Amino acid sequence: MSMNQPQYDESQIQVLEGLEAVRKRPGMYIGSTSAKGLHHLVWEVVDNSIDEAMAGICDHIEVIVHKDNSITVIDNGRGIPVGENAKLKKSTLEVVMTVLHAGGKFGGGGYKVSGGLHGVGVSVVNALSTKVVVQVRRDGHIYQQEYHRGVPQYDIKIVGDTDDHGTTVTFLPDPEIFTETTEYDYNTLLTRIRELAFLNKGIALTLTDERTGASNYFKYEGGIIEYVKYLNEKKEPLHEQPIYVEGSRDMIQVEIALQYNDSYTENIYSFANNINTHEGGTHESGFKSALTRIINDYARKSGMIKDSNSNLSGDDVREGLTAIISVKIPEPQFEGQTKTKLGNSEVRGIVESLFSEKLQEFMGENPAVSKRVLEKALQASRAREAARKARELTRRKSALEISALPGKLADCSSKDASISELYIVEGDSAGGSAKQGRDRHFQAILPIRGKILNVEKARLDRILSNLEIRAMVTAMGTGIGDEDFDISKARYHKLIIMTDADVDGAHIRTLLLTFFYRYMRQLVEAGYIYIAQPPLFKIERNKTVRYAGSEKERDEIIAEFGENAKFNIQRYKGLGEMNPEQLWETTMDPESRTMLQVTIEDAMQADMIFDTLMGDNVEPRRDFIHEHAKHVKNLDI
Ligand code: 0RA
Repeated sequence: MSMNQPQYDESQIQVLEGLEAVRKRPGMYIGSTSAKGLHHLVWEVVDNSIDEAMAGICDHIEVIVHKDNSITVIDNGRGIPVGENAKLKKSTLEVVMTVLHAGGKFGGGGYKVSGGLHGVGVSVVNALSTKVVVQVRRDGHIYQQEYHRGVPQYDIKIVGDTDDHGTTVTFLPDPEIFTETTEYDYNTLLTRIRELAFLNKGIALTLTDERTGASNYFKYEGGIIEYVKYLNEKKEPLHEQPIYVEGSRDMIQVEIALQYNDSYTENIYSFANNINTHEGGTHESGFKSALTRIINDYARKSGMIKDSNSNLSGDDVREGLTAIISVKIPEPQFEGQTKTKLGNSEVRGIVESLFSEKLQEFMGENPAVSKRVLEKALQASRAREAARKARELTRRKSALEISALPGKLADCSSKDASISELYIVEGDSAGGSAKQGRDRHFQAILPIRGKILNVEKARLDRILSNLEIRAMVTAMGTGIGDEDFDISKARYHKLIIMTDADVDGAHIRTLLLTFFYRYMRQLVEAGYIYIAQPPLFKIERNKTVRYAGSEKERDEIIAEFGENAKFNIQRYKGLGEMNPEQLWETTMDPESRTMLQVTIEDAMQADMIFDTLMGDNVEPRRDFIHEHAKHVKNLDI
């Protein structure tokens, strides 16, 4: 062996192999190396800080995005332990940072509950970053260690003294791993950080963006009560104060907040250990069955439902309901397609009994509110009956028309849904360009006109009578609503929304996303919904034509052409300004296009924005437009 080589013992080699495995298959550890994976690095660190908060030690977490897109997370938790690990003969800090799964807090420890969906530990963040610096404040000192692509640059050292406790982690994501993008999206970070603040009452979370100077501070003493108020902000509540339940049994903590509003939609969000359980699970089903049972009991006792009448359904009693269900449990079992369904069976009964007791008490003490809620549910029940009749009518109709496809649809020739794409295009003229420009083998075009129906303000019967919506549903082939929807009948596995890059286009996109979120949610969950990204600029010089999707890209292209060249720059206002070849080349050709795949979070957000834009309250709408006008540089009105 050469004398110059460092001495690697067996444990050291294991560590290097472990980190190498993470770098070879990052997707296995963080889901993907797309923007989503990039943001996952932040959550992996923040989850550890939240664990400290859930253990009752930490009450402040700070996230900073630096100019170079490195991230710093600061907390005032216990600080990662620094003492020597007897087995590995190095500091616990180094073990936590370099050994896979060591984040699992070594069993036993003070942790009752732990957040994080993947829970793979900070060592994964370390392996996927070109540089990490960790500072630990505990036992009177500030300790520090630095790593490059997971490899320690020096042994843990003391760099100062302090009376504080906590951890500071700074990491720079590795561009070799995150080849798509290394740029953090402020809004993505903001949404989740706000959510964490709602879910962990009393914990202060701050987000600062040094690239722009933006900064936000969240601390909610009321926790999910304030979350429900926030979600209902743009709506008319039926009662001033949300109903709130808090309790625990067998180490399972339950928190529920709910408030009815006068809309027709149901907004129930459930969480287990701070993870949004999109697919529901035992906590949600315990809540729902208690709600249905207690409201029906009350309705019968008060005589609002007569003996001979049937019960209100679950859908009836949830119309206009906004609710947050949050449970914290020691060993959550996540099931389902996206691992966001809580499986622990013991949770159902605990939620059900805690909640029904409290709801019963509330209804007894608040007869006026109870009456309002019941009247709404009875109205919903009558409307549902009308909708059922309307649906039967459409079913019979489509049987008669032998499932005729809409006249405006230019279908593709392929019958293989897995390669087929449906473009929903704003306006007939852009629709015409898309029809000429497309590859008709696998691309179908459906032009829709103007604003589709306001789905938030209508029940299913009216929605189904809207022609644009009917055309979309028939083209997709899946049916609609809880009872009739069947994703296996989808005629396309990609549904691509293509709207103009102006305010109207954004509005129509929001309407469509809200519709899919409300009535065809499985399409969103299956990842079938996309948003086309038409270019904003065309830059022409002599015979060379380039397209740019943003001002930044435009400036980069100009710089590439060279300072002294004279250009022709065209800003596209609408899709209709592009000829068929341009539309194909820039937006529809799978070889060169970029598309955004819509996540359930995107659709949820659209649903919220929708309330702002379309709700009955004028004030929030004005605020929204004011607020957003500041950020939108190319506003076409
Ligand atoms: C391992 C064990 C303990 C805490 C942590 C890791 C920890 C990690 C991070 C990452 C960011 N902030 C953090 N805070 C703590 C247990 C601590 C103990 O029992 O003393």
